[in-house]
Amino acid sequence: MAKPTFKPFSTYQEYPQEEMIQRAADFRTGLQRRRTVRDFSDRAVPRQIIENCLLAAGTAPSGANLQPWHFVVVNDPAIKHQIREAAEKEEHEFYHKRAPQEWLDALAPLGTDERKPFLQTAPHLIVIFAQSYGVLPDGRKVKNYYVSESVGIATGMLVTAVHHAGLVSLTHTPSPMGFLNKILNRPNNERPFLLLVVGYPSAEATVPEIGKKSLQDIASFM
Ligand code: IYR
Repeated sequence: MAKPTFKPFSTYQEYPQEEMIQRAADFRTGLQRRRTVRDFSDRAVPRQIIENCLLAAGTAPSGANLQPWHFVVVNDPAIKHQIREAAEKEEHEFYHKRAPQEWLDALAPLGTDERKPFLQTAPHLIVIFAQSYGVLPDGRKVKNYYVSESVGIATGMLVTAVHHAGLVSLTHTPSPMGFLNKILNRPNNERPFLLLVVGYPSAEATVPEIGKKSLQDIASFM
């Protein structure tokens, strides 16, 4: 069993309380400008921005620090085309056969349908894979813990990092997503968790008129 080693926590930075209050408020205001966008521009995004957003996501806490995620960044038009074709096929089934009316009713305010042109238009598709177990170089399997929680947190941080950089994203979950393992050649220990579409909004982008719950609705203080 590995013995823990410790070092001083030298990266912590405390702010004066006034500044802390301001920072929390400013961060909130900044995040309140974030919208999920479905109308993307084809304008290129430097890879360095994506790399830094991924490294930010990779700082997420995870079960036993096993970091059970893998991000595939797709920029290649041919692969994006393949993903769009496969996703639209599944989505057609979803919207016209599989989805119960209750689900379609819940989605109605978003105005979504089976057409996913953004999968080709946007410069980057980041496919997030969750690793149900890790594989050591000698082939032995290592169990991962709290995989959905860990990958969910990392994905949230990725969405936040992309917004902070000044780009927009769309959390897309074509269902089922198994085709992504095939197209992207990912191993059996990985399952697609979410597809994050990243880029600039198109000049004509619109967003649905929907809102967020109030503090009262999302929290209680005791
Ligand atoms: N995967 C479909 C349907 C969909 C489901 C939920 I829950 C959403 O919040 C949005 C869409 C699609 O991407 O259209």
